[in-house]
Amino acid sequence: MAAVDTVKPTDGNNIRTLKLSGHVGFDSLPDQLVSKSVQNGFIFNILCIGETGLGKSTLMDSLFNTSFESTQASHNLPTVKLKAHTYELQESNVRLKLTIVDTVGYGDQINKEDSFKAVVDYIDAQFEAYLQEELKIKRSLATYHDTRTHVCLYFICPTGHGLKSIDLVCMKKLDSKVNIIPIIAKADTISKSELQKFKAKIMSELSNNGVQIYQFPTDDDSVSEMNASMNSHTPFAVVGSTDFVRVGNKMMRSRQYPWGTVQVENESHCDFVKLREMLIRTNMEDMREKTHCKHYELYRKKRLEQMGFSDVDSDNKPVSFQQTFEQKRSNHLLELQQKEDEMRQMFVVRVREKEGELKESEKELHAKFDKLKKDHTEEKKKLEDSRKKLEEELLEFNRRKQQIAQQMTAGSHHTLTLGKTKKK
Ligand SMILES: Nc1nc2c(ncn2[C@@H]2O[C@H](COP(=O)(O)OP(=O)(O)O)[C@@H](O)[C@H]2O)c(=O)[nH]1
Ligand SMILES: [Mg+2]
Repeated sequence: MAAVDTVKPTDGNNIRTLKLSGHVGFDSLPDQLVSKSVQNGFIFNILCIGETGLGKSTLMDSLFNTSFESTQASHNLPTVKLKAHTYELQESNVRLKLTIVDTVGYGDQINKEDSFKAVVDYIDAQFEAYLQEELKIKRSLATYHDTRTHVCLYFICPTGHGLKSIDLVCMKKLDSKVNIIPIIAKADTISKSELQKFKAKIMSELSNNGVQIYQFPTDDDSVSEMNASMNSHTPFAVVGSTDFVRVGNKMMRSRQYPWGTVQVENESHCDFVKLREMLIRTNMEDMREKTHCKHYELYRKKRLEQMGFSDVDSDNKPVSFQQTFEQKRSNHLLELQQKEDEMRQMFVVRVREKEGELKESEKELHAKFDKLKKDHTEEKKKLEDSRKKLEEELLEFNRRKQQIAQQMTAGSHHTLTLGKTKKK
């Protein structure tokens, strides 16, 4: 390939600022961006972690003011499973593809040590799927259903006693992978004074254990003040309900008790409105962005390093992806060649060994054959001898037989005499 001189645009110091003498029209860029985004629709993925029956499904219904028609999970599942459901929602002309992931069976096992594993695996699997799409030659990122988790709502039991160890372990494992928003579930079951202490305890336990929770961003002037104040209210104490009670001429989501009514959307009753404001109305885009630019970036970096890629070589000099790839390719080919040579050598050695073995057994066979042949000749000789002996004996026998026959025909008298002599 011929070397090409790279032409770099002038750096920042050399850029001149010019005045336009009339309207050009690129001030419409933000509008173009909005219109394009609205056309494409938005994707948001929420992961709800919390024990069975803590009100996860009810809170989701309350947050999106709909009924996701979830079924109640049982308490006796052997392991934690993650179930994802995707819904298409529309508000005015904005479409939202919402995925809600629920941890089924979380905290229901006797041994809760590994409860976080299924969650970590799920989050990593979504990152991996996105990475694989990015690494494809023919990518379809524009139409790709991004399932990466944008926020994790961690439901804390309203015990008033602080966090359980499963909460700390799980959040610690997740804080570098996902934006965590801890919330106190079923906050109507805890008194107002206890709640403040409980919140403070949770925050101190989180910071003592170095758990990084999602901070509402304060770098955008339009929302920095509100976000800063909201940061000081975490963890939000929320109440959810699927029941409505008439208040004035409006139907309000509420929980009714013999002593009164808790209104979900009443800010003096709970922090539900604050959560909805922060999660959906103000910071949804920031969470999507942090997921891509912070958490996914970290995952991608780790994975590419695992695959052996790096931005610098062993001498700390910058290397390109292509250089690393070509280096890896030639290393791989070299390794293959070495393996092939080794195998060839091994083959030759094995053939030689086999040949030696075969020769040895051939020799043995020959020796056996010779011995058999010798035995056979000896046996044959012995047989021959005995045959000769027999023949001689037969001859002798026949000779004697003839002799006797001649003697018998020589005269019976002789025989009688013989008989008489015998009788004596
Ligand atoms: N007291 C109280 N009960 C709630 C609240 N949210 C839900 N529940 C009740 O808790 C039970 C379990 O709720 P569900 O949403 O199915 O819990 P999930 O298993 O975490 O999805 C139901 O009977 C709900 O009515 C709440 O904020 N306060
Ligand atoms: Mg549920």
